[in-house]
Amino acid sequence: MVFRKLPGVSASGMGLRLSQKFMFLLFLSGLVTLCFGALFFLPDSVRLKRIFLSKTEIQPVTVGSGSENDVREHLKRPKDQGMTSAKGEAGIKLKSQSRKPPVSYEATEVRLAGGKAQEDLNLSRSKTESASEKVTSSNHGANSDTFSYKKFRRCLFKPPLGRDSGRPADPQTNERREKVKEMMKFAWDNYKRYAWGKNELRPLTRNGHIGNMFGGLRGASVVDSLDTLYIMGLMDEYNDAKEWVKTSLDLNSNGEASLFEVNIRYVGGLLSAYYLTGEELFKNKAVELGEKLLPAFNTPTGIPRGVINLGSGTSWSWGWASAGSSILAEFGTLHLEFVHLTELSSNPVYTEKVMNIRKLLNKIEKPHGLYPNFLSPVSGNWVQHHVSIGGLGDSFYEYLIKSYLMSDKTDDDAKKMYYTALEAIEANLVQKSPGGLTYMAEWRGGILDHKMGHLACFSGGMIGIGADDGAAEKRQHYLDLAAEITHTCHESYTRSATKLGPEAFRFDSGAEATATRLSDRYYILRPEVIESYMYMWRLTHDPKYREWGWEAVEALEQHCRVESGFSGIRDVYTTSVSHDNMQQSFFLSETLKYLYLLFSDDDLLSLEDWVFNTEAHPLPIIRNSCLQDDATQEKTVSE
Ligand code: DMJ
Repeated sequence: MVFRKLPGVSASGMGLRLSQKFMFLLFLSGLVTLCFGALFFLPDSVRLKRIFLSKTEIQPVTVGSGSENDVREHLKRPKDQGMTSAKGEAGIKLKSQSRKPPVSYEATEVRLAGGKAQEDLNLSRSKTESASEKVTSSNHGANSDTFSYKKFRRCLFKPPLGRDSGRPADPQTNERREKVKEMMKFAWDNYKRYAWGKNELRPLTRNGHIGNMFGGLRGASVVDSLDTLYIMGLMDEYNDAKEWVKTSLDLNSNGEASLFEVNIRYVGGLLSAYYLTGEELFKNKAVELGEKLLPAFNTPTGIPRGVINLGSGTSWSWGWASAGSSILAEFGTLHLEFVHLTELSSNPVYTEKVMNIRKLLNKIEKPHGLYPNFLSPVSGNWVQHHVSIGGLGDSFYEYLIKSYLMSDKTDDDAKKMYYTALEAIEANLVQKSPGGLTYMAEWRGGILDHKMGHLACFSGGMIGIGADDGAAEKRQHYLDLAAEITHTCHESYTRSATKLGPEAFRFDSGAEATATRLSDRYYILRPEVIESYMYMWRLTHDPKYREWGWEAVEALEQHCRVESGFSGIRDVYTTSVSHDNMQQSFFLSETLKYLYLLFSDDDLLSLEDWVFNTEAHPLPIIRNSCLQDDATQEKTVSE
């Protein structure tokens, strides 16, 4: 029809002049090139890509959600298309996976040294520390012939619980600490009453929530709470939790789990429980679970995929992640736990897996020195240039500095990568608002998004704990930066009606540390701001951090405590709150633990001996020179 209206063009188009034909063909070929080219700029248009690109270039697409807990409800069971099966039992194998073995890596020597034996063993809780040192060979590679719990305890500078379980001398601080303990007991009792064995408590409807992040595993709140209950001296509750792990924590589940979440909550929680109590049960469960996570690493690069079926070993990438990529904050947040799995099992495979990730990240070219959030586990290349210190990136940076600290400051690669990354972050992301607030913006291919997520507020604490090992001329600067960021995050709390902070706050269009979008106004009992208060308190002893922590306690009590537990709220800017009916397991594991530590003496889980994983589970610094020291050995043997 259109052709008919053109002069000199017949219905069939046969009457075109040569120049018109040429112009028409040129136009057509231009259009085709444009459409085809556009496919490459649409990272999530996988259905179209499947038509045009070869199978090996396509990554599995699943319907799903991120590593972030707030969006867990959107997680759906992935379709089986494009699934990869490490054990070859289920799913359609991608060509690329059967073709290439994982990238080989040189045997990695984890150098962990230094330290001194500590004399003062606090065995006051010996009832729970009496676990035997014998493990049978059925214990999934755990080999207690080489790991001695007693020797490990001798290599700590301080007793894990301090002189007096961290009880502060100051009466007001002690009262506040007791209040936090009461909150923990309240949260736990309600979980136990209404949701026992489920993953989390729904405090309004008084039932349990299972969700689909943990692949059929149950009791996330139990495992996440073990160490918190223990350090607070809630021993009846701790013993109930231990008994549940012993009798009911079934690791033979067959569901699809987030590798990241299972690692930080379950593996981390079990490892901490073991190191604090010496109960072999926790060690064996941790190693058994760790083994089930290994198939996720069977990719051409050894970069694990984000989702794994714990039963079959099938793994795939999150459907929402660009072009089948893996997420920096997920594959970059395994190091601490995996090194400890090797430590306890004497099986080098765990450390090898994470050192391979480390090597790849160290080598790969980084835009402006920054680490984008999406990486292809097939090609080992970045997939998109989105950089964030908040969600999707956050704990990767945290684990660099903590890997260094946990290695007794011998892991030089981690140290170098951390400080180099921090310089790039400072040069590209750290901003000052018109009102003088320092914040971390996000970076999208060179364009700044002046938004800071609640998750990014952990960075105050991270920069703080790393300050001392930075270049001499930068130490004070890092401490100041840590304090400024923590201050900004506190402002995001004080500027709300509830005195709790939103999920994300902005610094544009006149906003200063406030959420501008309705969808960013919620608070789901997250710990990051309080986490930074705790570290900054330990580093500076500035009383304002304890005051800020107390403000948070009051706000939690006023707005999040309901009749049967604690709940997140949908809008921090209104005091007539609407609750989200979810008591997140990280509230018990992190938020309440950090508050308790904030009001305790510094020798309760001293930072000289412990690093906290990203779920606040304490893991000990590994002092190889002490652990391998003959004198320590003899002492142990002669006992
Ligand atoms: C926790 O599971 C961990 O802190 C993780 O690193 C980020 N998200 C939650 C808490 O907000």
